[in-house]
Amino acid sequence: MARIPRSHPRRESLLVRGRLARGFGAGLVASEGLMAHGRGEALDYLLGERTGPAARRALRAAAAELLLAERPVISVNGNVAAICPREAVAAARASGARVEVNLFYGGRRRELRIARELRRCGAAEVLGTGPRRRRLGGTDSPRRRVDADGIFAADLVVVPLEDGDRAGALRAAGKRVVAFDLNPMSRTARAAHVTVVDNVSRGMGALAALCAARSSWGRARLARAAAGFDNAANLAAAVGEIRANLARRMGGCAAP
Ligand code: PTJ
Repeated sequence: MARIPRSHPRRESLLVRGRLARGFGAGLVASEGLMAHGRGEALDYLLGERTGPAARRALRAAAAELLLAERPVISVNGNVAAICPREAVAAARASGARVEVNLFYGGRRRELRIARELRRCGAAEVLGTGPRRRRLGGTDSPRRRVDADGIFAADLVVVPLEDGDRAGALRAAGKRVVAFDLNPMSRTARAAHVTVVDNVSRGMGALAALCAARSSWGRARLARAAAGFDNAANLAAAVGEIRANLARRMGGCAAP
């Protein structure tokens, strides 16, 4: 891998890209995952490649929801396994969530590799690779095959980098849904109860830290923190941040 100078203005982004490329080489990431990441990079660029106020509000609500949930599960796909496996395991540990491998572009060998990677990063248990599978209703997505003891039984599911209608199906099944999606206009972003419009490379670690810091909070205080959050308004605020960032960047350029 090329050495990226410390002074490079987009060093972080290039380091994350390197993680994706290595994850692809190691058989964790689907080839389509590289393209999905490219779309994410473009949106992150528009967002200013930083965790803005809207994302921070969503992260606080997500941490409260996770700590309030009885049977939370963090769903992990190939991109998450390559970009932030340690942070996903840390968020699960800090919140009491279980971790489940759930892929769009299926493949037994990739599933097992991702589970091994999560265990290497400290997960004591990884769901989603055993025989106890159930079908999630209301979606034809390959992601509908879920673990009977994990997502199927969960009351809250964290869905980082989803691909469409499963968030709606999870919600219709009565579960709370927390999404990470750099696209504030996506169906997933709009279907979730809490959407963190941030790169998982930054957001997942921040979620783990917030859960750890708030694990001593009482249920009433957590419930207040969760109740004050309005996802639709927060998505509009995220779009506003993109517009403001674009206006800032283009400030010096005259219109043709
Ligand atoms: O490993 P698999 O088989 O489960 O496949 C995973 C991918 C990501 C390939 C699959 O879920 C997919 O095709 O996703 P989409 O439909 O491309 O949607 C991914 C969404 O996540 C898009 O809205 C992207 O903008 C967004 N996204 C991409 N990279 C990131 C991201 N959001 C947060 N952080 C990122 N690093």
